[in-house]
Amino acid sequence: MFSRAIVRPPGENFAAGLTSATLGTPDYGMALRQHERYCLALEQCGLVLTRLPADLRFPDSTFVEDTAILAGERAILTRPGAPSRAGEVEDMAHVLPRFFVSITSIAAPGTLDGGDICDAGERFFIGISERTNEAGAEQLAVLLEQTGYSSVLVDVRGTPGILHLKSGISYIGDSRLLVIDALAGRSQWNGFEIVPVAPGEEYAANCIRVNDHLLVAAGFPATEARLRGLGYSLITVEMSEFQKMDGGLSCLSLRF
Ligand code: CIR
Repeated sequence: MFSRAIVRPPGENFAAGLTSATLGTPDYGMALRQHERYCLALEQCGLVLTRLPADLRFPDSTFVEDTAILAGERAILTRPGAPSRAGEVEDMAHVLPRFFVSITSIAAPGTLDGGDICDAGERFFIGISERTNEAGAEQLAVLLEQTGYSSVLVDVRGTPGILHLKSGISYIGDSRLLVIDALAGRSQWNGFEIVPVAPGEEYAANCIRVNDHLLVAAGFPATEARLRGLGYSLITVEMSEFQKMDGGLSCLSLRF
């Protein structure tokens, strides 16, 4: 169960962030409204939010998930793989001590983005991607082991359309993973039930289980129907403006 989340709205220079998508320029006003609805959805799930101010120094800083890994009592500050995002962590280093006693960091030459880390209960999946390198992944695996969690590395480099591991999988509770076709056959998921994302709806793979609800991106009806059929209580959230910047539902919050 989660009780809190940290969020940060997009700043007015949000469209200057990194993206590989070709979906057009995000509309700032609409992004702000979508972010607010996302925050309300988290509150509907029972979370108390810490709302940080927008940070114009870092256009991608609304994607707070990439700056830290939260594992039980421990917070691990990341070392983002994109140089333009490195400074985002400094700010989070001032916020997390309000909530966590043990704070450690990924160190050079390691790089690691929170979007590559999938917390599946007692086990963490650690993606190796264009942003997270082997050194960062191995450092995190050691820190998690010290904290009582096992971890499994998953190399997603070369998987088309995948910025981070969690662009293609989500842990939805009940030993289930929601997975895109391109990643479904991996041996690393042994022991988990695979729920396939409907073809053509790959963006829907990034969703978040928050207590009794599953927050899913709006506009992916076949995947939505599958999840409802499994008994999940869904809250759909419009994400179009964040999708334009390669962002998914999970990256907009740090939940604990
Ligand atoms: C970036 O490229 O870093 C941002 N525009 C998007 C980050 C998305 N983060 C995530 O999925 N965890």
